[in-house]
Amino acid sequence: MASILVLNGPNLNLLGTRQPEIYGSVTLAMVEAACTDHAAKLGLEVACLQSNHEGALIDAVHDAKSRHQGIILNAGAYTHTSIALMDALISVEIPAVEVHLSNIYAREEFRHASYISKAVLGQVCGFGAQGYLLALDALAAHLKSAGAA
Ligand code: CA2
Repeated sequence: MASILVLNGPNLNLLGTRQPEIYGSVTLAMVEAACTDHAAKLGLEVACLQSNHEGALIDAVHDAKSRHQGIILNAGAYTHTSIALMDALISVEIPAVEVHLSNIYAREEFRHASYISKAVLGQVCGFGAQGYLLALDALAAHLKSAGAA
């Protein structure tokens, strides 16, 4: 069974506790549980990880090479700053989908640019927690068409 790493970056551990008008009211634990359920319906397994540290996220991407066939990444604010995380994603050559809860293009100018977008199959943003499930659908279809799931 193909395995997907659901990787969340800085401050996303606070989901559901603050700024619900932007990020919704579901907690990260609820998002991860929904991903696990949805993945099972698609015949996939998921492993979930969140870190507030850029290096830990990079290590997780490197470790994914031997463990996972796909990555779903919400890099939080590192989306807009981290060339290192982009390079890590490019180097492992694992199909990845970028997710954002909010519509980053409808927000401040500095959120409009994503280094991560250069290293992924595509991006889902603006659909709240549902975006992670849409990303799973997209990865499942991609892996199936590539003969990897
Ligand atoms: O919309 C997204 O998912 C973001 O990746 C969230 C990041 C933000 O820097 C990106 O521009 C867009 C921020 C994550 C902060 O998450 C919080 C959740 C609840 C309460 C406070 C912060």
